[in-house]
Amino acid sequence: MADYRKMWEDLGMDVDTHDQLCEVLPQAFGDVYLSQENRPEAMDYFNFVVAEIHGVRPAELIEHQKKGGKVFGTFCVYVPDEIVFAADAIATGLCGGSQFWVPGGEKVLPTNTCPLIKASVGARLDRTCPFFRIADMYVGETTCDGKKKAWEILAEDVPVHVMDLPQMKREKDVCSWADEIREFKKVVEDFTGNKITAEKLADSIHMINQKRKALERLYAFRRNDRLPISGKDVLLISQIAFYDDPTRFTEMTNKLCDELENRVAEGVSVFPEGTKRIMLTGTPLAIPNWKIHNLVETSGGAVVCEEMCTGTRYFERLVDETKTTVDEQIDAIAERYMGINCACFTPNSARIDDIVRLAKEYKVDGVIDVNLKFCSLYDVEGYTVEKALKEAGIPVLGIETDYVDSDAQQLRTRISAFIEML
Ligand code: BJ8
Repeated sequence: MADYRKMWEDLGMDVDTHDQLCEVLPQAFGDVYLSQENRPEAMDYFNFVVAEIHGVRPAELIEHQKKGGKVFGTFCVYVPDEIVFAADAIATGLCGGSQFWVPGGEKVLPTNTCPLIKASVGARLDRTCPFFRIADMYVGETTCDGKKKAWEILAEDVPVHVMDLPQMKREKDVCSWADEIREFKKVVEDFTGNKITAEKLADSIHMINQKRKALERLYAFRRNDRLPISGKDVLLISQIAFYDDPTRFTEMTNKLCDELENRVAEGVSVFPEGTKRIMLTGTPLAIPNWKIHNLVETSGGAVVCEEMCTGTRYFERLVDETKTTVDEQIDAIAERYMGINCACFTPNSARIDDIVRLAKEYKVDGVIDVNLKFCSLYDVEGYTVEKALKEAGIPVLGIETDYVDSDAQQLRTRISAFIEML
């Protein structure tokens, strides 16, 4: 990685502790990613983004701030990026996916909190991630109890705006989410000093839709019998989608898709014939959490789809681009986002339908229901997920894990046995 020490110091980071992360990440990335054979050439861009993860993009965000722009940090796919970008600000995902940050979170949170929350809080309070330092304002949501309380702790250290997400999907809930987005628009306008016009909002809606379309296009290649790209690589791209510049990301993803089109035409596959097709469902896999994909793809399986927030929930369905007033545009945004199926909703039968639909569309041999430890929402919903899959005749394996590596061997045994029996 190029030398960004000065930038990190200026951000008030604990540079010495951060060095430890910089030492282990390239090794982990090399082991999981660079060891793969016959990767598409266009993955070079995404490799570069990860290699420079705490350098290139943070430097761009700082440049934006120097010109007077603001950066908003988000933690959930319900927070509409469209509003942020329409105010000439930048939205960046902040979810922590590494065990490195967990002990920092445990200083203030109960141990039995999900690792995603602990890592996110730890990254901020221990000052070991540039993105968490750069964001001028954090945008939280009322999805799960752990997050709701974590915002209060983070708010002692950084401005936090919390969006009140309804937990049911009745007509009045969609309206109340639209109101919440209107309020968010006002907060963003006041914080940035920039007015969000219909024209600006139309542009940002279009930009984010383009990104969704690129991801949809990428995922479509995974429906092929011969898989031109590994699940690991697609996961990496899904993770990068949360913080890269959206326009550049779309362009680079489409470039990769052009290459994959050629691969499909030539019948190239990165897996041997007969490799079992696995879909993952459950809690999100924030970067650099590559654990389950790596286990599956080194145990005779290929991950062909993720019904996750780092997966289909992030890009399926577009915001209607035909609306012309800000009010109508916000209604359209609310409509699209309320179509996401997080386990914090009740009932959440649309997620169950999605899982069965996706399992068929991607012709999967089996599904792994992955739950982050201490996430009771997805844990409890696992009952309904597994029941529906069994009824549809699709084999399912439920696993619970966190960011530590100590259970990797035991998980490998269970995953290998599952794949063998398919
Ligand atoms: S829309 S999945 S990104 S809330 S933090 S709920 S794992 S206990 S992340 Fe999420 Fe939005 Fe839903 Fe998606 Fe469980 Fe952990 Fe809570 Fe979590």
